Amino acid sequence: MNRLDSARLYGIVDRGYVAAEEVESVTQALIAGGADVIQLRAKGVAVGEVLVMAGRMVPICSEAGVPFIVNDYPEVAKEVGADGVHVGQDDGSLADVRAVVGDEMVVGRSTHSMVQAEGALEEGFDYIGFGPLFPTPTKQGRAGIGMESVSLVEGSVGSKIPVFCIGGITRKNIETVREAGARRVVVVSDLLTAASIEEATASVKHTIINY
Ligand code: TZP
Ligand code: MG
Repeated sequence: MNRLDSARLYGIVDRGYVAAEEVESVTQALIAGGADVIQLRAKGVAVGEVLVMAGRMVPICSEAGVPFIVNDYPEVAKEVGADGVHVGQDDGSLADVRAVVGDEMVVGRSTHSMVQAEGALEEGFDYIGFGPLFPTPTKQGRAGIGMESVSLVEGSVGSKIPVFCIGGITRKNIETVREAGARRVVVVSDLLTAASIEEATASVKHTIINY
C-alpha cells in the first residue's frame, strides 16, 4: 500500500514563508492541526542548509507517524532518511530519482495538466501534485488551470495513485474545491500566514474530510 493513500491534507514548510528558526515549530503546528504529510520546500536556499533543516524535521515527523517528503533534492532525502522526495517536471525522470533514493522511497511529481498527470502515473510515480488550480504567489509565473479538470483527474489518475490538488487553495475556497471533486489538497500560504497555523490547518482538514 502506498504510504500516502490515506492522506488528505498535505502541508508544506516553505522557506519562502517560514524563517529557518521556525522550521521545527511550524512543522509541529501543521502536524498538530492534522496535516497528514509534511514537505520541506526551500527554493533558493543552499543545499547544506536544506540538509540541516530536513534533518531536524525527520524526528518530528517520524514521532508523529507523518510521512516526511523533501522537495527537489533526492540526495538530501536519502541522506536524512526521509520517507519521500518530490520532483517537478524539469527535475529528471523517475529512473533518475530512483537511482539516488532506491526503490522504497515515495517519489511524487508536480503536474500541470491532464497529460502530465497521466504521464506521471504511467511512469510509475507514487503520487502527484496537480495544479496550480489558481494563480498563486507561492509559485509565480504559472496560470491557474482551474477546477474543470479536477474531477477528471480524480476519476482517472486518482483511482490509481493519490492526486493532491494544489495552488491557491485557502480556507475560503476549500469547500468549492472539494465540491469540484478534490479529495486531497496541498495548502501552503493560507496556512503558513495564518494567525494560528494549527487552527487554520484543523479547519482545512475538517472541510476536506467531512464535506
Ligand atoms: N506547485 C503548484 S502551486 C504551488 C506549488 C508548489 C504553490 C502552492 O502554494 P499556495 O500558497 O497554497 O498557493
Ligand atoms: Mg523541483
